[in-house]
Amino acid sequence: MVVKVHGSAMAACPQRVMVCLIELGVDFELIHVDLDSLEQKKPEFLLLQPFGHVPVIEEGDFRLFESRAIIRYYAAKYVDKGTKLTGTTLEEKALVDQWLEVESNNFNDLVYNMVLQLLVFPKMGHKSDMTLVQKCADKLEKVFDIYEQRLSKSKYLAGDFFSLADLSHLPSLRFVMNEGGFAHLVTKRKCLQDWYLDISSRPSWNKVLDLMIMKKSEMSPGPAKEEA
Ligand SMILES: N[C@@H](CCC(=O)N[C@@H](CS)C(=O)NCC(=O)O)C(=O)O
Repeated sequence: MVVKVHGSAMAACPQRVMVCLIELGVDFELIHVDLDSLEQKKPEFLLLQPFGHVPVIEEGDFRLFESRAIIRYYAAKYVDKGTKLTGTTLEEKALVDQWLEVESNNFNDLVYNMVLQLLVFPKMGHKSDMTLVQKCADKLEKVFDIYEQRLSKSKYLAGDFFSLADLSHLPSLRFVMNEGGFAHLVTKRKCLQDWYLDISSRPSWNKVLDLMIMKKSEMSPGPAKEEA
């Protein structure tokens, strides 16, 4: 059965789900939700995702939201298909979970605030709080110091295997490296940079970037738009 992914090719959380499905070799159909016109807040969409966010997946009668719950579900369901994204031993699996939690709580929260200030608020006509952006960048330095230490001991976050924990960083890292303007936070740390170059060159991520570029050019004949 083809999985339906309700979301936008340009938004980070649906990207997390798509890169996982591509790694696993699971076919999916992306059903575009127009975040600019707030389609995600309309009653029809709230029946799928009561909090009004993307992504949501549908597989027949089964629906699931929260991007990290979705990737955990598919990695477990298709453990023998495509890339093994969860580790093998109980300890490896626990380390994947640990770094997924770090991604969500220590890394993504900071980048999320930067995206709000630098992309979302200006689009809504509000002024960015650059003091807050700098505070987030300062905190990100400390988080990246910890990553650097970890990645000096193992090739990937959970060990010497690529996992959900690495993959889950890709959408927000893309922002940090590009329009966020904070690539130097990564490039000045050797192990962190090697890791970033490795995970961002995976064919799965490049397919997600292609989808993003295609959607961008469809949406704006003029300057490219971005969603958070
Ligand atoms: N924790 C949720 C966050 C979902 C979320 O915030 N999605 C964003 C896109 S990355 C969204 O729907 N933005 C539009 C909105 O909140 O109205 C997840 O990981 O799925």
